[in-house]
Amino acid sequence: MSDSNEYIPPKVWTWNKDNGGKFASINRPVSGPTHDKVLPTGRHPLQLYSLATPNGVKVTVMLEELLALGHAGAEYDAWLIRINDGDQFGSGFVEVNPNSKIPALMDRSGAQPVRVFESGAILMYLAEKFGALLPSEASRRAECLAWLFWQMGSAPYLGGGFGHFYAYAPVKIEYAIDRFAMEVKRQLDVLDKRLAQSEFLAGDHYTIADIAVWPWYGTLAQGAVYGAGEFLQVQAYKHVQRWTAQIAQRPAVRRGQMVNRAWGEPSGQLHERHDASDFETRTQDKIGAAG
Ligand SMILES: N[C@@H](CCC(=O)N[C@@H](CS)C(=O)NCC(=O)O)C(=O)O
Repeated sequence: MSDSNEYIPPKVWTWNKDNGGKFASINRPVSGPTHDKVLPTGRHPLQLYSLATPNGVKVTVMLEELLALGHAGAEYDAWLIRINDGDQFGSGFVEVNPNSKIPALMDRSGAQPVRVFESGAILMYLAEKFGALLPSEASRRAECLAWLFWQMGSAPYLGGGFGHFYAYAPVKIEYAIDRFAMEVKRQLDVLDKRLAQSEFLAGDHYTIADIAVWPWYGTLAQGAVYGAGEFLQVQAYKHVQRWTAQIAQRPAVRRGQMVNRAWGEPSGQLHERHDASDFETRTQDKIGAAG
């Protein structure tokens, strides 16, 4: 690969399949299915097809929070989509999400199934369906949605920008790392100032705004993603640290992080979730021991 300073873009871009990037084997410049595959369907009204990345965790935390609030209709089957193996390009998955990214949800509770993709849209759909975790009063609702959409617009700079160039790109490009580190630190400062004013992002109550932001910026603040805690000096954001620690203790957050997780400690991996008891009996350490 040539030095980035020497690269002169050609007149017409062409696809270099083996660009050396960590995700070169799954990234393509076109959309749509690569193979036929019917998605499995379980017994619950909600069918989730996902993986425990930050975008996936938003939805499993939301479902676990709804169940903890007593919304039995939020019972769900969570199926593992291995994105590094290309499961998101199966025909069944593409029917639920034409964008081929996790998380994707099918609501089979009504006469016609409803598909929902994009994690922010899924959070809003579930909040409205169950009348929970999204304020109804106009100004509080506006504040909540503002932070929800802030997350959806900001996280690509963190994941696709900073995380990609700091941790995954085959070459370390100072310009790219500088540019995105600066933006991520600015975002952390935005959050820190907001969380100096109020306990949660939308005000006094925990909402879908916290559920959306925490898996990205909370885990970043814990130093748990990209190995970048020291590089970004995350400890300096005191209010983000307070909020991160507080949310990390919620039982639904702990459970939600385990669902569709296929790496890390075996006791923290629940590849598929079909019942509340699965957290006790179906984690990889237990299945491994039973097997
Ligand atoms: N804006 C989307 C982003 C989803 C997304 O980027 N998902 C990633 C995992 S975190 C994915 O499925 N990547 C697979 C691929 O790009 O092929 C959302 O919030 O739902």
